Amino acid sequence: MESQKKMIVVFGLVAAVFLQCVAVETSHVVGDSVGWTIPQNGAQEYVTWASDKKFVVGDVLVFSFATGTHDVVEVPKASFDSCSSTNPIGSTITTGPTNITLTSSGEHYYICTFGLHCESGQKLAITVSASASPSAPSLSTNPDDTY
Ligand SMILES: *[C@@H]1O[C@H](CO)[C@@H](O)[C@H](O)[C@H]1NC(C)=O
Ligand SMILES: [Cu+2]
Repeated sequence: MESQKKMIVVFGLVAAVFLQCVAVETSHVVGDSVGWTIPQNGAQEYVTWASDKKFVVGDVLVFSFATGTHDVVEVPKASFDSCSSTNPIGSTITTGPTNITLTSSGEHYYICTFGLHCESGQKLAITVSASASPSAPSLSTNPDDTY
């Protein structure tokens, strides 16, 4: 009897995890347990973090930081590269933790404007795709398809 109950609990957990995976929106905790901070390993930290993730319009980025220790602002690529906050896209978010919903596809760049945090590696670049279904049929431009 007891083991049957355990089986049901385990099955329920598996189902819950599965449902989370197929849910339309995904939230991504930036840096996972590291959070949004000056990473020990420099900028490579967030490059590595983003590299195995798929970002889709509607997904949420969770920037985990304590208010007053960091902030987050989206910037154009040039500003990301130079760690400049003079051309922000939207307003700088100073209250943490904060959730940012990805509303458009393409490249998105985020930096912290505190001191030399960005220069020290607190910067995130991601590529957001438009659709959650990568296998969506597309119009073929292959000339071999013309009969
Ligand atoms: C931010 O997202 C997380 C994870 O989805 C959620 O638990 C939390 O309630 C959200 N916070 C706000 C302020 O929306
Ligand atoms: Cu910072």
